[in-house]
Amino acid sequence: MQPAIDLEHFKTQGWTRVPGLIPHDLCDQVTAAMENGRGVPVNDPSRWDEHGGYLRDFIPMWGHQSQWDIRQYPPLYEVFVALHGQEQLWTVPDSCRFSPPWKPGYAEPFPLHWDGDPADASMRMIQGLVALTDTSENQGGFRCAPALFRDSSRWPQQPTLDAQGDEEWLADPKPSEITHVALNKGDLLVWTYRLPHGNSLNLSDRPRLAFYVALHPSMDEATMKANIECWQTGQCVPWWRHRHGYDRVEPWPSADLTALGRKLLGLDSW
Ligand SMILES: O=C(O)CCC(=O)C(=O)O
Repeated sequence: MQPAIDLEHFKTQGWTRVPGLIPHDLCDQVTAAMENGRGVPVNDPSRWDEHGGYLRDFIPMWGHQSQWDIRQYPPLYEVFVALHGQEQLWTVPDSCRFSPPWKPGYAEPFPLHWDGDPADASMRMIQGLVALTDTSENQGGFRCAPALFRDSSRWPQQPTLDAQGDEEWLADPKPSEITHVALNKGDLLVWTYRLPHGNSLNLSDRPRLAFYVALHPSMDEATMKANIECWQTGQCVPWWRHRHGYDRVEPWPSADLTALGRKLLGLDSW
């Protein structure tokens, strides 16, 4: 059965939710890997402060079998085929997020941003995330500004530089233009590179758990090589190694890949 994708919503709002796409047991296996494999205190509020600092809510886990089981889950592939309009797709070893309820002293969420120049049509990028638990609108989840997605006159011409000297493409929407998206466990949320987006302040009493997953319509040789090395060696791709905990080798074996998974990684050609 084809997954139910609201393409009209995607076209007009820049994002859409595919309800219940990922079975709960696949979500639970990722959560269990975070908890048992990475010591994330999912059910221990006394240790949530460990994840309150800047970038500390990113969980250094990219090649676990449970993550690959979602990346190579055929209905997920079908969603991205429908969105991109092509069957040749490649994935990247994205990780997970565990954002505890915010309190003073914790890092702020990302500002609303584009991941690159929104006017650069060559990006053709569609990002995605899976809610690993039910996530209410005030629980630190996804927010975005569809009005700016639709109005290219409000796109920045140039990036600014952050404190580390990295380029950032920041959006400046009115508060009334910001949409906070609630998700149920197993929902896939997808958004286009033209939509300014970010996570949000977790004002609830429960942590937010998400897994980032996307399939892309093109992949340059160097990135594909790094992705394959990451799968083979358990070492993270070089561009994420500056994050806390990412500069180490994963303790579990390379994930088993299906025929689809091997193509998505670039091990086999399409
Ligand atoms: O976690 C989210 O909801 C948004 C993540 C984000 O801002 C990004 O992937 O650039």
